Amino acid sequence: MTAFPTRRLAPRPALALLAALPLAACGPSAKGDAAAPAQAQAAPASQPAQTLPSALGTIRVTEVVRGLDHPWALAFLPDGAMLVTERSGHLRRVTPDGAVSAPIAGVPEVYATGQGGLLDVALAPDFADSRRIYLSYAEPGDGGIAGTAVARATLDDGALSGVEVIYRQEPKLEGPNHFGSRLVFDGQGHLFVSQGERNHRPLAQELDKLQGKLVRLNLDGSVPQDNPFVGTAGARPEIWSYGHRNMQGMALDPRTGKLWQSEHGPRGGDEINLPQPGRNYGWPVITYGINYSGQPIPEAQGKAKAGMEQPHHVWEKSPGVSGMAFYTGRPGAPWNDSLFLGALAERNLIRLTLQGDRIAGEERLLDGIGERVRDVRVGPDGNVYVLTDEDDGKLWRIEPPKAP
Ligand SMILES: [Ca+2]
Repeated sequence: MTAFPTRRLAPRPALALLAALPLAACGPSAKGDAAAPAQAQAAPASQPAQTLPSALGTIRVTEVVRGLDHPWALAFLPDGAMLVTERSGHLRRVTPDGAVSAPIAGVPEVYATGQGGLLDVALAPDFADSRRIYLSYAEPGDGGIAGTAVARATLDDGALSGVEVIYRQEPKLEGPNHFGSRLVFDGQGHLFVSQGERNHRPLAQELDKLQGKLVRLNLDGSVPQDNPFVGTAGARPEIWSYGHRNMQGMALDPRTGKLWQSEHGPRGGDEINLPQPGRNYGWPVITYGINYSGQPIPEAQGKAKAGMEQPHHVWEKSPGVSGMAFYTGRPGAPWNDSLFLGALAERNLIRLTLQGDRIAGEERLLDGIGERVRDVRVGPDGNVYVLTDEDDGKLWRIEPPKAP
């Protein structure tokens, strides 16, 4: 049963727009939602904005929404509104002018403890016709155990219907950490699901377990028969690549169709990888990090080993990388060919300059604002949208520097 904490939305002056919002109706399909008040909020009358310097010119940062409860992921709807997940288990619709819907009913029950909860949201490739969405989340099991899971459902007005769990990380385990998870479609009929190793480090190397694995599924959750471990005894056929620690960022490069993922190192050693089928990305046998205690990782044998992949990019001091988004296809725009990553520990937004697959430069944005950046997405308007992982979580819109 999902408890509904009191919402911490900031007071808003104008509620007259409420009638225009597609409010969730607390419908009977809402598991645990029966007591939820219609916690919708109209758009704020005015939105604070500030200008900040950046390497390529002034940017303008506007607070679209505040008062979100540890928002985790953002997905743009065709009408310009957004779906936003809150880790506590709520899915909301947010309009570009900052109106926030009541929780959309029908979200599966989540294990909302520690790093667990409702995680990513992604629109199906055929969303315009099917209205289908995918959610990743920490799914509770019996006796306090949990595991990353993926459900798909149809988005109706204010409620989900036809909810179907298409993937479950097995086995479920104790512990509140390292669930991942991001969802990325490859445009060729597959869904990639990133996950963590649940802080049970050695499992990332065990091919009969799903912890610490990137998995590749068909859109209905079945296993593509060209996955690298199909037919390998003792290996889960869902696995695409392994030896991952905690993958909280993943995106497809629109220029190349290549999949990029980011993962947290322990203390040091955050990584970007371009995961190839069947490859071993090394955790915990090779790593650039050490334990939070300052001691070495017990299983670590160094930074490199034959048969294990080096990261495409590594931060020796961990920014705490989370969601990622490519900014491409805008020739002449100062930020064209960039990769953005949210930074939780550094409390800023990372912008990497790309030359092909090569990372040619790196800058920090939103430094000094002091909030943990959980997710970043590029909007259809060419602006960059950021969610902050706070009790009073924000959605910010960042207008890029103007072309000279
Ligand atoms: Ca690695």
